[in-house]
Amino acid sequence: MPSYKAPTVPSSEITPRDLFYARRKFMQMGAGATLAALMPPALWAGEKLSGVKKSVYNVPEELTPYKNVTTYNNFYEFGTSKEDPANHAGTLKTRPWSISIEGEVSKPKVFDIETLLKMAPLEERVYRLRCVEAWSMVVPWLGFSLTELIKQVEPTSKAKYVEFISLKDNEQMPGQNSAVLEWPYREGLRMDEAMHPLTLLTFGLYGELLPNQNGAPVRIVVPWKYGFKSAKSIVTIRFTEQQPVSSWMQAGPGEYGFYSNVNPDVDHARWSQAKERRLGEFLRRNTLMFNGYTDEVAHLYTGMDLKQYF
Ligand SMILES: Nc1nc2c(c(=O)[nH]1)N[C@H]1C(S)=C(S)[C@@H](COP(=O)(O)O)O[C@H]1N2
Ligand SMILES: [Mo]
Repeated sequence: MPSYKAPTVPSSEITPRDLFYARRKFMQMGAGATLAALMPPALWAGEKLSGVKKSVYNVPEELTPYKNVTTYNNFYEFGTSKEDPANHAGTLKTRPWSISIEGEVSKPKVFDIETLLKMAPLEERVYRLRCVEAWSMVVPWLGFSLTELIKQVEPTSKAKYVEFISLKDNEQMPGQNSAVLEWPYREGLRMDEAMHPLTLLTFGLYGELLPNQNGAPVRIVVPWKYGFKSAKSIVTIRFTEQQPVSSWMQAGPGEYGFYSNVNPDVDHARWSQAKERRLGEFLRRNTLMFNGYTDEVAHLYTGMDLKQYF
């Protein structure tokens, strides 16, 4: 991955959470059919994500402004610069969409996106997410624990890992014409990591359906791991006996391990992981072990050498 470049966002463009919701409320109240018709699709879709409950899993930190979250992205299917996804992901068609659940399950099944959205109550969860490139953000995601979906398909006793596979379509995703990674984008988790309640099957952020650049229409978010584990625009979830090889492991086995837990004590092969810059902020902060989720997840790794299993 390219090295970290400080994001430049003028303060005039920063949209704090209160303002964001006030603006949305205004649009919902004052907006008749005319204004609604003029709204971009994401906001239209946002109207449908009502009845979202607050989660117990919220970090008490200031939210990263919506603008930063949606214009400074990694989504190599649309290019490798941070602005590329916001500028080019409009070609992604997010309807119709389905996820095929395959492999070591008693009930393999294809779920369409509308069915998935109704599978369990949507929650808003404010999570930290830290990129391996030493920037981070705090985002109100919308989704439910992946384990709600896992329950439906009944993994067999052979299911030890879960593989997540993103869409492969080089017309919708022109970045796939470059061999920067092997496509489709693939990631994986151990079964107990996938079933951890923090692992979020994610459909939205900031009260609306995911913008394309953030992985529409469905992605995962694994907040104690480096951001690249959180695969976007997923079309296949496969349960396996063998540990899957992710696109990043394939691209740089010495740089990207299977676990990729956020760990300030284990440097990346080319840079330190001790500090990070929160998008929209100037001073760097110390990176926290497991990205601050030690109480919730440390037990998953008891007895493991985290330098070896990086
Ligand atoms: N399919 C796919 N998923 C992906 C990526 C990608 O390039 N392709 N980038 C990853 C990386 S490196 C990060 S940091 C996060 C960024 O998510 P965000 O753009 O919502 O911040 O998405 C991850 N998921
Ligand atoms: Mo990342």
